Amino acid sequence: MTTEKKFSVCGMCTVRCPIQVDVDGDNVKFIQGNPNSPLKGALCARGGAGPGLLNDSDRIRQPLIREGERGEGKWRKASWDEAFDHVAGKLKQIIEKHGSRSVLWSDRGGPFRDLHQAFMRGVGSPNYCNHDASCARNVQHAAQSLFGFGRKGVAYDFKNSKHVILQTRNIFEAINVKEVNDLLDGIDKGCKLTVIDIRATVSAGKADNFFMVRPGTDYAFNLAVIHELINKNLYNAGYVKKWVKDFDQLKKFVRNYSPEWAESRTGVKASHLRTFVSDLAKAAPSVVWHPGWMNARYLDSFYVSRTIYMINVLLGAIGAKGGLPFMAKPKDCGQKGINTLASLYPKPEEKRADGVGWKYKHFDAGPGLLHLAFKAVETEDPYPVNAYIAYRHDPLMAFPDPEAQKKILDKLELIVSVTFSWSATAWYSDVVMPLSPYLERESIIATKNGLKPHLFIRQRAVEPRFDNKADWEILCGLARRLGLDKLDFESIEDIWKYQLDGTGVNIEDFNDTGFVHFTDKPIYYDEDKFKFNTESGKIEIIAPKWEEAGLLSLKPYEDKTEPESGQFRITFGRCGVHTQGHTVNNPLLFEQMPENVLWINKHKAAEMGINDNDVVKISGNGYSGKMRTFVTEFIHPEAVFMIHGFGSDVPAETRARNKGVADFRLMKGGMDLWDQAGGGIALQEHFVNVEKA
Ligand SMILES: Nc1nc2c(c(=O)[nH]1)N[C@H]1C(S)=C(S)[C@@H](COP(=O)(O)OP(=O)(O)OC[C@H]3O[C@@H](n4cnc5c(=O)[nH]c(N)nc54)[C@H](O)[C@@H]3O)O[C@H]1N2
Ligand SMILES: Nc1nc2c(c(=O)[nH]1)N[C@H]1C(S)=C(S)[C@@H](COP(=O)(O)OP(=O)(O)OC[C@H]3O[C@@H](n4cnc5c(=O)[nH]c(N)nc54)[C@H](O)[C@@H]3O)O[C@H]1N2
Ligand code: SF4
Ligand SMILES: [Mo]
Repeated sequence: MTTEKKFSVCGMCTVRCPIQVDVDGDNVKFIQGNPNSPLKGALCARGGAGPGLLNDSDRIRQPLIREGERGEGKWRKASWDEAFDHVAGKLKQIIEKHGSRSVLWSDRGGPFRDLHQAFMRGVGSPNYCNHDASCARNVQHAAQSLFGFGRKGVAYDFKNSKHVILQTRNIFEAINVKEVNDLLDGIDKGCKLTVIDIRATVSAGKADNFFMVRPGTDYAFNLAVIHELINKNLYNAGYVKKWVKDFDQLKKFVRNYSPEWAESRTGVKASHLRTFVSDLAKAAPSVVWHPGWMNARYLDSFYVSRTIYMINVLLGAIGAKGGLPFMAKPKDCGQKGINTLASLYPKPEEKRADGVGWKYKHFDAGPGLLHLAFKAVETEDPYPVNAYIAYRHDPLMAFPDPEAQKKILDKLELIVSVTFSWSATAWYSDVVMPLSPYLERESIIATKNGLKPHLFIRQRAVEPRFDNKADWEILCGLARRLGLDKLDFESIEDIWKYQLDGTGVNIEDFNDTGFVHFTDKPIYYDEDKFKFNTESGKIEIIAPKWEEAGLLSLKPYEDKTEPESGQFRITFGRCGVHTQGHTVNNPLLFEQMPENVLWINKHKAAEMGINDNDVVKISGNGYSGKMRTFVTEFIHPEAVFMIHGFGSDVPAETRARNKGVADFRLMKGGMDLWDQAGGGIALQEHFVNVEKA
């Protein structure tokens, strides 16, 4: 047989790297990064494990409708027609009784969400949510509070940077392949790397400076950096004069936050902080202080991200080459963007159940806040919510305290999960609609904004082995039964045609490379084209929307509580070979890392008689688990750390089940603990007990 090349998009995490799949008939022979891509055609280990999904014996092979109690695992196998009729019938009943607004949706955001939003608009419900309250919402809102645009309004120009600072960001293990490659290129050209973390990560191992901060004291660290920049006149005064409103208030606010003041909170020596700040000033404006990605950690994480953005501003890095240049869009290349599917239907006018946009006017209404939508399910305030569709989302693992969540979910008349693999939420659903793994499906055309904006396409590499469907087949199938004619597309080609109509781009243009590029050269805006979406058109230190909501733009620092004896603050993060919760059961990746271990400080461990590789019991919130230790001096003594995604209790996940410990179960009342200014869940405001098992 001849090997065929298919251009597609990796689906092993939300980064969606471009790939080339070598296919022989129905066999995937090899996956590599798309060599035509500006990303140098690279993949990470997880991307290489994609074929593991195809023949996985745990794969969901046809739609399932629940027969027993929720979570009991008694399923009836159904045809797609039955599943579509069942779900559409229930939705119609619920909508008739409670109105369209009683339908809630959550997904993982990303480049293909347009189709999801179109579906929810068609249904007529404002309650589209994504996962971000448990990920980057604080960062998003921090950007909006200063610039009027969100975190994706600027890019990270690592390739041309002279100093990159990673704070709560472990770039070499929590991977985005393009960012990793760009940073490595930058480092080759002499870029300095500083890592600020509570433990020494792989990224810290590659850094010029590593600051181990006391967990949760990053805001103090950053306030001292701002103090030092201003006090020593190390900031870019011309940039500030031109672009910053309310600078004097910032100056006054940080007056007492000296490096010495911070030292007693963070544990970082004042002299070290001073040297670091003077280094930053030398590298400015080609500095990227990464504003954080997974920042749903503390009650003040919004302020941590906000101060990071402020530091980038003071260094003149916002908009600069080698800093955080503005994100270019197709229209910056004189190109019309693709037609959105969401525009097929008007935006529902009804207010959102989560209160975002009306009760909480400072939050971005786009993807809402799922924990607050769940609150509405629980309280029926502002109105009852009765149906929930979890689409590529596993809140029972991704949000804290699953037992508390289940009590809320029990109020729902319908829970539907659309997923290609089992998850805790799928297991607790009424209907499971099994998506084809990404190698077996095509997706809508997506736009990638950035220094070189382009369009990309996911082709189907092989046909589904079982009775699974692509995203568009599932949503158009449901739309048909719900009478949403505009979304009743017969084929993916029809969708692509609609998306490209009037753009001058044809579907054949993707044939040779999988991309359509609009520029060869990166686009940097000249300063006269800088545009901030605030009322003044400048970067506003005092954020009116937040002030109106009774929240301070410049919030005094409040110190973190210390753990009691025998207790530790729970911290978590990622590893290179797994994506959140959904790859532990992947046959290839399970082999790489079947369970998580507990990082614990050497001196603390010695006090407790705990050795490296011992089994310990970790408990909190009425849950406990056993795991092995990784005893090291390279973690702060107040914290223990574990990789998230383990500790599944789903019987259908035959490999992952009962392997490792679930961080999210240790967080009592976690759904109610969130950053009021940023909207993110505060997942690290919890303490756990550790003892020798
Ligand atoms: N305690 C704790 N909680 C956390 C985190 C943590 O570190 N600790 N991390 C947080 C972060 S950063 C995030 S982003 C969230 C992630 O939370 P989720 O997005 O819920 O996590 P995933 O496991 O990536 O994906 C969820 C489900 O989607 C399915 N899925 C995967 N790909 C696709 C697809 O292409 N289509 C469809 N339809 N389904 C798919 C998978 O089978 C999986 O069951 O969790 C957050 N929650
Ligand atoms: N391999 C892999 N790559 C991924 C993912 C994955 O699951 N696997 N997920 C993707 C997703 S959804 C996301 S959101 C990103 C996340 O990307 P990151 O946010 O970079 O990843 P994390 O590992 O969650 O957290 C980064 C670091 O924060 C540190 N940290 C914890 N508490 C504190 C603190 O109080 N202060 C400081 N300064 N540091 C602290 C942790 O020790 C950890 O090393 O990764 C993306 N890339
Ligand atoms: S970072 Fe790795 S897993 Fe994520 S899309 Fe890229 S190759 Fe796939
Ligand atoms: Mo995330």
